[in-house]
Amino acid sequence: MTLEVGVLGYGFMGKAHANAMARLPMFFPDAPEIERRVLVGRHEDALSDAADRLGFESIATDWADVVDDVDVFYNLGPNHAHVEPSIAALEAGTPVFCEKPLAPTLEDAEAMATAAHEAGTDVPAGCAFNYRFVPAIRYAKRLLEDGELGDIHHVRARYLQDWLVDPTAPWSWRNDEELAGSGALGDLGSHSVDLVRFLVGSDDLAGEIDRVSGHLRTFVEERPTEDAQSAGGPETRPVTVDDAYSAQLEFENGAMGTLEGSRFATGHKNDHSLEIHGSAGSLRFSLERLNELEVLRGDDRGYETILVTDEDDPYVDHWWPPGHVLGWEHTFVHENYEFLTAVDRGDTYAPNFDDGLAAQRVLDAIEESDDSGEWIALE
Ligand code: SOE
Repeated sequence: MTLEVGVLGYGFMGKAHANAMARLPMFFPDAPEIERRVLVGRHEDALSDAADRLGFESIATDWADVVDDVDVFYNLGPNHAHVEPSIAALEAGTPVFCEKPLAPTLEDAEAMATAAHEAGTDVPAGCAFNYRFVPAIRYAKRLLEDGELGDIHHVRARYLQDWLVDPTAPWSWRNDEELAGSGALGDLGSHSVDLVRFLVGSDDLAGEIDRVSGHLRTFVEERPTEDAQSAGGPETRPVTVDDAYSAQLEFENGAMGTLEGSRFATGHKNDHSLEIHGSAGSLRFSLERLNELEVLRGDDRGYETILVTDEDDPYVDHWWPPGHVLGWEHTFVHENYEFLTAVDRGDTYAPNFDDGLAAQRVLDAIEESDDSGEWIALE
């Protein structure tokens, strides 16, 4: 059966997922057959252009007409648009793939996770944490699960960007609490929290995050609107989310964690890095060198750099010979392959809405800690 896919959103993420869908038949021949059936958005002209460019057959300006008319619904809109359409799709029994962070608020994320549970296990509800699908991250997970790093003591994740360091950079929905929920915390921190949970969150490693202490900061309180900038006008809008955050974590099994995320880290474009130290070794990873994993074992006096591009490394056999490196967009192909395969088979998929909710609980606790000045325990 050909799966008819409806996609809400045609910006950055719309392009990343449409590219992934287009690559599937060529590189993952065992992926289910799909049809990019309908692209959903508000502005008809821009939508038509995008549909032509991204390979969609038709357009729709109301998601309500689409969610029960397709076999799969992708929600790639701004964070505030994740909630209502995703819940409506799940209520109609349509599997949903939703971008991260799952929702602008914890309450919304809870409602989405409830809708996913009510839809049942044969209706997958995936949260698009694409960095779980980097081959080197999968490799790291295997090392950790095989106990090669021993007991986990320290986990460190930083996600640094610099696109707002210029105070005249234009205002966007990502700067608005109503539309985005939070700033660097939700946009970047949700990825870090998810990767940390994915890698060390099992009971025999660090376990879940038990309590947090957080700090948020907005450096520039208002920004010019894009319209005003092109017209040369002075119009600005307030920035109502954080530009940067940091947090301390305590894990169930006693490990310590440190998180940091910023849109003000001058010179850092998309620098997501992780470091883990265990009793038997350490590892480190940087998204800007995503084909590599650095591992130190026992008494080694330095890190070994492993190029994770061998045929038997996760997903690599679908692409090129060893050393013919992969990039950021491949992570979307891998997650689309896994998600659509789960939909086709009526299987469960991870990361799902429960994972999105778990990340949201941590983000929410970090904000609460910043407000109260106290450590916050997670239930
Ligand atoms: C913008 O900060 C952004 O596109 C995030 O929204 C993505 O999730 C991240 O992968 C790259 O940066």
